[in-house]
Amino acid sequence: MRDTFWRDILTFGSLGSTNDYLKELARAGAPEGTVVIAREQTAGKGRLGRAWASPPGGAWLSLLLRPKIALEQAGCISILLGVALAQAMREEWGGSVGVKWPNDLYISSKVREFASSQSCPTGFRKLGGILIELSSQAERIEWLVAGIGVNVNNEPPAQVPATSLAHELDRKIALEEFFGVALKAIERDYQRFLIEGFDFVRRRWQELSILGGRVTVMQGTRSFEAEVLDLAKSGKLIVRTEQGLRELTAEEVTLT
Ligand code: BT5
Repeated sequence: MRDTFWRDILTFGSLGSTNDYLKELARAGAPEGTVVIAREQTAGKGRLGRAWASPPGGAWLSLLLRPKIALEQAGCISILLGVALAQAMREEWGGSVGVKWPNDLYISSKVREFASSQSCPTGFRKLGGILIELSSQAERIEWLVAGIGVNVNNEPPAQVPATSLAHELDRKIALEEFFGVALKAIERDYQRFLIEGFDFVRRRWQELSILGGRVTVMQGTRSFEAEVLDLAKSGKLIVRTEQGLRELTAEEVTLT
């Protein structure tokens, strides 16, 4: 699993969080393409301070990118990663994997008895998620750590409608194979994005998105109803609310 873009693939038995570990390396000047993988995480993180269950058997990894793009475009990377992973999993293993803005990977599950919310069509369950953390200077990105968590062979947490690739495909996927497929797809789409821009990602997102028309937006302690219209060039989600059009950023909201 070695090629020119991904280098220094560091693997650990157990880490608190691969993102936290890689952020330290990023601050110390580690190069783009550094990868940190942990067999298990003891303090895996989701967005907005949420916890991420990371027992052995899952794919828990973080990638260091140093894209020469404006801070405003950072949301594109989260979308790009989700789309690259969803498409690669579909092509490689045939599961109906979809994306839910901003950073979730869902799969149309065999287990259908759980009713779903408006923004998650019946039968879809959470397969994985992406957590972007970054540092910027003068509105340019200095480093960006992209944390990726996918339930591959692990037991997913019971409290949420989640599932694993192994459960949906009825077979285990070697983690080495998963990392190979994921890293290849991400490298390809990332390089293309840097040359061509976001349009090809946006078009694919429109095909892979599982978001229904109406969603409930949770923002801090507030919540409001909105209609999903489109993805902006910056990766923000364009919605129509009672007050008019709004662009949502991944850092501020959760859709239920
Ligand atoms: C995410 O957050 O979906 C981003 C998860 C990123 C995890 C990776 S693992 C490698 C790297 N290192 C880290 O420390 N993190 C990254 P969010 O959208 O906030 O979703 C979090 C919510 O998903 C939780 O509140 C639970 O409801 C649910 N959840 C927790 N663990 C899960 C799991 N293993 N599978 C599915 N859902 C889970």
